[in-house]
Amino acid sequence: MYKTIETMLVEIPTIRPHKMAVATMQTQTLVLVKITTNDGFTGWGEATTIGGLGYGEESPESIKTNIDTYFSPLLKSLYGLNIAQIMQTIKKNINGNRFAKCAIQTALLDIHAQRLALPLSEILGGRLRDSIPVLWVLASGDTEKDIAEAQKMIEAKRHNIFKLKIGSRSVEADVEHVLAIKKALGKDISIRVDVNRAWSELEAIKGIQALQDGGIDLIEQPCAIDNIDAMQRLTRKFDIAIMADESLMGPNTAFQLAKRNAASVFAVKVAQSGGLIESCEVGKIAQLAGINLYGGTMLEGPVGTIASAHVFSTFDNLAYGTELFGPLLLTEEILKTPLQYQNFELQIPQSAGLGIELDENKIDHLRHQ
Ligand code: MUC
Ligand code: MG
Repeated sequence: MYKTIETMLVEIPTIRPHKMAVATMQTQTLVLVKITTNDGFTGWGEATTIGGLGYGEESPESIKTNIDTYFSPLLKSLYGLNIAQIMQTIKKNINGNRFAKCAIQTALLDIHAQRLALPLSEILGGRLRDSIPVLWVLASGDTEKDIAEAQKMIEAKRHNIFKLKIGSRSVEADVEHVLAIKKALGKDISIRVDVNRAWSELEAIKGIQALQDGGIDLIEQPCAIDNIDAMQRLTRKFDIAIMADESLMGPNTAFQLAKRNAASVFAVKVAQSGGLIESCEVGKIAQLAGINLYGGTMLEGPVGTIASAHVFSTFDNLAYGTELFGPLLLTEEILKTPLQYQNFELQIPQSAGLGIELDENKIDHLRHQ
């Protein structure tokens, strides 16, 4: 029997304001799900999003309410079915809500992997690597501060690839900011930009040309979510990698984007994909279509971050690395042993399930519902 299905909103300040075209974050609200069984297992999942409703269609509050009101009673009635059967029934009864579905599926997979005494990656088909590269996102809003922050990260061997959040200023101002950082850090440091869908196609043509000429390596989600035609034309027009992020909402959209050659890289996110299994499906579609892979984040805390790491460890080719730095942006630790970031990489636990231990006293102290 599922004994308890608990949802928690845990608000944690960020180490500095994180400025994006869609929102400026001063805190992050983690949405955690904890499932316990009568025979003594505990599984954790996470459904964290960015900027309330600024980024996606589910807010922390709506995720919590929908899990408590709709998912939990249904899930309790499904005990004894396997995860495929449970997720199939949930999908039949509940539309949308990919983040909530991902959190529930993660907690179930955590329990299942613990029962089998295997790391979660092994029940997703098996890991191909024990650690994955992690970039850092520069988003202070100030060019000089960003340069100093990047230099500190390189020196500490924490990150040597950087993504810059742009799109809230004019194209000219953004290009100037990015190229100043590129110049300061030098040609060996990879710089990518995330426009978070802020540009029209004409602005994108102007911006991408200047960034490509300046040695930038990748442009993430330049145009609107539904503007697949623009993404397709930009991908064909430029040599620089064009990455789909917000446009990717699970296997169906992955298939549509792949069919239309509307991206050269996919940013796979577990919550945006609607689950860990669905993320693997997105990865497979990309692989079959010759699209490169990148491991994305919704700036989750350690639960969603390590769940994502288990998924990305199974990808055949993770050509653009990952951005699984979410926990490093937070001022509070909610694990008994923090995730291990060393030599520009995140280590993926070898112990059963997700392989992490939550500090529940700390969570109780921080949670607001
Ligand atoms: C996004 O759009 O990629 C990921 C890293 C970050 O700073 O913002 C997120 C969202
Ligand atoms: Mg993005």
